[in-house]
Amino acid sequence: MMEHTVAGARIRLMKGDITKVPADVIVNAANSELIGGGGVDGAIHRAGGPSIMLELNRIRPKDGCPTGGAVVTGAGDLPAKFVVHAVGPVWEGGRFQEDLDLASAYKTSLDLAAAKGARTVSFPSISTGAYRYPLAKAAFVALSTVAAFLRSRPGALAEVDFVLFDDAALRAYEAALDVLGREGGAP
Ligand code: AR6
Repeated sequence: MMEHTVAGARIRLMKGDITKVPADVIVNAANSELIGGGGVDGAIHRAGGPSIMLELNRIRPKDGCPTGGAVVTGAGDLPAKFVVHAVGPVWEGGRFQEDLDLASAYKTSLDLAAAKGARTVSFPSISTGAYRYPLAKAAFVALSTVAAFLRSRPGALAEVDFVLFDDAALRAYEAALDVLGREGGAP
């Protein structure tokens, strides 16, 4: 496991299934409709049970959740207090400022987690599955957004974990954390 400290908070990279890793907040890679789906979204609803979708049905905004936004629900049977359902962008070749939307999905999730009093937050690699965002680019956006949040709000969170599903994702995030760490002293 790779670990890095930013403003007194830990960023950890690990391989695994995010539904099995305890955290105060688990972040989901959702769609704007907040209706569930495959990938990590499917895994979270399966492991968390029906209460999460019932709550989404109550709180779902009329026009859905915009790309780059997020909503919070309880965590049902997951080893967490809350799930943040974040909506990352679909990769369209980088022509539509997908990087800003991806950064916004991470930033909004961190703001919501801190507002709920979370100390630990775990993320999957948002947008790099069905939404086809290139892994290496996504890893830089994810890690630099988390590091900027931790620096701007020291003490707001104690730990941010990235729970990566396969070796390719783990390697991409390790490489990005390595580069960011060398560039800035800390990412
Ligand atoms: N734990 C951690 N990571 C996982 C898990 C898991 N259990 N399962 C898959 N991943 P994706 P997206 C990884 O497709 O690209 C859904 O249908 C996966 O290997 O889940 O943001 C939603 O409903 C990949 O690296 O999310 C949306 O419609 C990463 O999670 C759409 O897909 C993200 O892949 C969102 O697409």
